[in-house]
Amino acid sequence: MKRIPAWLSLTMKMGAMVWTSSVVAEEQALNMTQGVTQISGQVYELHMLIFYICCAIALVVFGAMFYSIFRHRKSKGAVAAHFHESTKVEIIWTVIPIIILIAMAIPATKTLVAMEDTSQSDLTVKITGSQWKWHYSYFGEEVEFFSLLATSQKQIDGLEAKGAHYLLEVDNPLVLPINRKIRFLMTSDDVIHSWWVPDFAVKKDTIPGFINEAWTRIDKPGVYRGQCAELCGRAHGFMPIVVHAMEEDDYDNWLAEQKIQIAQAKEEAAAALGSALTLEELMPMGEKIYVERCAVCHQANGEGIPGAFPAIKGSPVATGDLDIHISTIVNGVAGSAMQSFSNQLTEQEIAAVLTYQRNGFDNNTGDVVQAADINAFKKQAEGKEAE
Ligand code: HEC
Ligand SMILES: [Cu+2]
Repeated sequence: MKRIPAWLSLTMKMGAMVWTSSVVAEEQALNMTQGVTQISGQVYELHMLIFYICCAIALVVFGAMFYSIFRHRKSKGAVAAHFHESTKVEIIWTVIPIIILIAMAIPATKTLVAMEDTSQSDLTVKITGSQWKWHYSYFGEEVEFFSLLATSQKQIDGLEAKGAHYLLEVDNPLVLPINRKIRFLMTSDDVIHSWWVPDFAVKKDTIPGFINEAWTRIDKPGVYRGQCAELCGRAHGFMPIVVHAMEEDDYDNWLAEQKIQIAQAKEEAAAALGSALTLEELMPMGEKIYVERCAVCHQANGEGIPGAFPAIKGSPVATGDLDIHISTIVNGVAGSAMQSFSNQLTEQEIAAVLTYQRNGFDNNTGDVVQAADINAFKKQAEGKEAE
């Protein structure tokens, strides 16, 4: 017998190594997850069923093919049969696939219908995608927040070791109760994103101007991770999803706690209007917000990305008229990636980031912006609208 060539044996060994290491690393690495909801289990079963049907078909078809090739080979003196338009054969190879397709369509349709049935939900969460973060709003509860990537820039730049949940961690995870039917309403502020959590078998596009629906009922408490699954621009890979699924009591407590915090934040915002901070107080606050919220586009060094995101360093806006600068951040710039931060940051935070932009990056305007300035700007804009 001929020996296997060295390159082939090496390739096979490497393949075996990758196989075993990935199996050891994660049991499910070679297959889709069974997830933690009834639907995700159904989807998994369906996937396996169809997969086995495909295997059986492959076995029969390739079996017949290889058997015929081998059995009726030319060297044995086989002579090809010549027949045309055999009605019997044609009916068989039409009817059998139709039966197989129908047999597959029945369970698939059942699962799809179940996935689309968002009726009789216990709570509703509106999910809004935007470049590049998620916004969650609990209907009828007045609880809402943004959820942003929490992995540090240093890890991304390779200056620090990567954490266990590299690029799959957020500052504010979506908190949901188990055993309750949760309806999701999904939309987008800018481009198409897609909210995807494999463990729930939920993957739905969020489309600006449209509302898509999905639902889930989680069986097991835990932390579930997902990602945006629609190429949505520069930081598409940096808008992960994290869901904390809690026991129902814990969720109710969390929600109550959240309401208290929101009330407190409102009080603080009101108090901020009366207080004037110094440049030294505003700069570090502003820098923190800039790094977390603006640097993804305008870059940490304030130089932007030519052609896509303007520089803040030496920017005519950040060194010019204050009202235009405030308006850029409060209202955004329509039709561009510069979104309105009016509902994303408090007036105090907007004042701080403005002060930072006007004095950092060698802009040195000496301007100090206060929460009250932002409040006055918003009030004035409201007044204009009312006229
Ligand atoms: C998703 C990307 C993105 C993020 C995040 C972002 N910006 Fe912008 N920003 C832009 C784009 C794009 C423009 C250019 C808008 C235009 O004029 O067309 C812009 C313009 C600006 C300008 C005007 C610059 C000039 O010279 O024209 C300022 C000031 C500004 N942004 C401040 C901020 C602040 C403050 C934050 C964070 C709170 C922020 N931006 C976050 C994309 C972004
Ligand atoms: Cu996205």
